Amino acid sequence: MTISWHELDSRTDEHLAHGEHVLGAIVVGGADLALNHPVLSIDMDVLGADGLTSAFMTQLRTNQPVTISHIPCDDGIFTLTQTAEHLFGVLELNPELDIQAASYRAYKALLESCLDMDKPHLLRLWNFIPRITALENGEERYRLFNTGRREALIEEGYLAKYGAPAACALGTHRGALKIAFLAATRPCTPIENPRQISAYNYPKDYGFNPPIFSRAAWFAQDGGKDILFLSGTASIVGHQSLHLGDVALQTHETVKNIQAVLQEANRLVDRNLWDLKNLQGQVFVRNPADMATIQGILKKHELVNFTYVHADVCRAELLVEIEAYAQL
Ligand code: 3EB
Repeated sequence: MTISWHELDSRTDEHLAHGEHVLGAIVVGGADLALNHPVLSIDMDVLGADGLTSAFMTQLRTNQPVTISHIPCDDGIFTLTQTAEHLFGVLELNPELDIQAASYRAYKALLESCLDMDKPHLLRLWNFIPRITALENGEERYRLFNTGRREALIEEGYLAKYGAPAACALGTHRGALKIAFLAATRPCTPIENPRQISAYNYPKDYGFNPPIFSRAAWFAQDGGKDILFLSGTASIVGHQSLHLGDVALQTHETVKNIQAVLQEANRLVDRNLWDLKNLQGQVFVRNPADMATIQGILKKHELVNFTYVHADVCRAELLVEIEAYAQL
């Protein structure tokens, strides 16, 4: 039983092979979708893409039948699909909630569903946080989000029992807190970046409660169809943001970080499996005018299967963040 990723330039279910089913999707560029699976519709604008059109969709497929459920939830909308082995869910929180309460309740609901459905192992999380670096009651909203997430993970026993999933956390300019997650009956192998302090060990300079994610997650699958999920990666070395105000240097540093994570993944599998040119994903760009500079640098490194999206990054000084996956 396997899952697979597809980057599509349209928002339909077309091109499904025989026996293929859709577990869920993540769409950028706004969408009124009436599809029969959970869709996280990101409230961001697409700036461009290598070889794709102006809207894009990342679709998660499986070769097993899926069942969809709508979880009753006072705090927002919660939809999920599952196979015998996988669980994909999307939560959209009530925008009336403060960000810490929204984060806490979202994570409680998603962790409880993972436990209830016997898919306790989180592989990948996507977090989209409106006004991520703005203050709320004197505290930065991303930090409040981190507190809510961490409290829920602790209460559900996750910190003690399971490794951290790969994740991204980006800022939107509008809309609600939206979270998508992928979980499974069996774990992935978390991978850290030797150039960076693990995010869950960040010093208190970045908030009393650290973000909880690993730099990448390697998910082994039947027939060697392994997936590597790379978390949001930025110009951070150790725990510090580097190259303030210089988007070109930040992009180069980000590529070095991605290379370091791939090298670490290859070291763990003891083979040369993962390479920059196999990666696909999203480039989150703070200032649209920087896109050409970023794209020029990424192309030189064979990072040529990316969609460029206008977004805020979780530290005000970071100008670019890249998330990606590779599938063998
Ligand atoms: C960083 O390296 C950049 O809070 O889940 C990247 C990926 C980042 C995930 C998260 C944050 C998260 O710290 C920010």
